[in-house]
Amino acid sequence: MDYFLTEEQQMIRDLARQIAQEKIVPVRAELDEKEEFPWEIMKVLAESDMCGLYIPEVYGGMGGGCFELCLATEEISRACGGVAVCYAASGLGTYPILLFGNEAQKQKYLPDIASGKKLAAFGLTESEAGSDAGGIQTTAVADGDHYVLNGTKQWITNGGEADTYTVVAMTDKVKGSRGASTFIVEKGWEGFSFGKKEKKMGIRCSSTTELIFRNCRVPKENLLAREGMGFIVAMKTLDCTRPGIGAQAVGIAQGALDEALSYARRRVQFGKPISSFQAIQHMLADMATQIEAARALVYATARHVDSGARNVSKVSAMCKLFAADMCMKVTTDAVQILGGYGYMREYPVEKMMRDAKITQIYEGTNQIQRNVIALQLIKESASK
Ligand code: COS
Repeated sequence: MDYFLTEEQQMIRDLARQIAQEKIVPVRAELDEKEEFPWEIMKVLAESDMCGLYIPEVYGGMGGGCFELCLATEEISRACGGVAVCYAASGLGTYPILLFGNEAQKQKYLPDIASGKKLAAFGLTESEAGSDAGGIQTTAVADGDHYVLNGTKQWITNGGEADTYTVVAMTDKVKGSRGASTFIVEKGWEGFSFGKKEKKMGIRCSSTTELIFRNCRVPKENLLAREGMGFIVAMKTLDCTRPGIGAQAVGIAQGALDEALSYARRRVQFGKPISSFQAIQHMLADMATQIEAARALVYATARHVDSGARNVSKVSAMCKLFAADMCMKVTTDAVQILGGYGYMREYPVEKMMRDAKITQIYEGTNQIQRNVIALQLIKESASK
């Protein structure tokens, strides 16, 4: 389908596709097996100007937005969901600065992220605060010209590998979610360390760790927006980045369909390629249709986000929800088409099915997305 990409957007997509084919496909199984962070590939992405697609030119980026980030994320995911999340999670860590940073913060932190010299990460989740993001316990207490952070963040993508962290902590616990604030914290600061690297079902080359704060002193100039704005910073960030999860899901699913199609044309049973059987044809047709529907929704949502529209929560949740559920179904069906081979690590669809699962969980479970959509629908209906 023609999505009317500009010449520049076509170049981004084609370059990301080329990097995915040439650099990622040959090593993805090994990266998954060894659970090794793909620094070599991150370097290639950086050298190809892929790290600053969504960052304004004045801070060293390419001046695009969520849409360009989605295009690149989709192509990388088509080859490997693990590499894609290392890449896209840096965007998640950067959006709080893009949306809420002051000029000095943007000038200090964005150029190194745009050039790919540094990766970013987002620290919201805690052991007792997953879906209930307002329930975080990490504290930030003002002390002179610093805040002192104490607490532990859990399951942080790019943990340990990133240099720049946007971290949500409570400056006033009594106020609940209205007492949260967001800070930029740098790797290497005293009192900031990392827990063990988690062993995961999928996206195994990515790094997932705890962020541990023990009397970590953060300069007051690293507070984003104002005290008490932390929850809004987090929610507005997720509104802009959930289409990126949708793009990951579309890419992983497209990769699985590519494999299933190619296998179905080669695999002969009962004297014919299995692609000649209607049972397989209908599965392939449904997979392709679902992918295209999800892609159209992701692209439309990303463009809507970039238009500067004020309330994007509902559509952002819709595209993440729809694409992630689609991805789980399509990758499961791809394994089914490959049959016994699909279940073996020798073929990539097994990894794709494992990688797909997380898209239904991170950046808000699909149950939370349904809550966001339903609450917004009810609100809109009441205001008519
Ligand atoms: N944009 C702007 N404001 C928002 C907002 C958004 N997208 N979402 C919520 N708010 C505001 C609300 O309007 C409310 O403001 P007031 O206090 O002025 O009324 C405030 O934030 C609290 O909102 P709400 O009452 O809806 O918060 P809840 O505690 O009920 O939580 C959910 C809302 C469940 C949607 C939120 O906690 C969430 O998104 N959870 C999932 C978190 C997540 O994605 N985790 C993954 C970690 S990052 S990989």
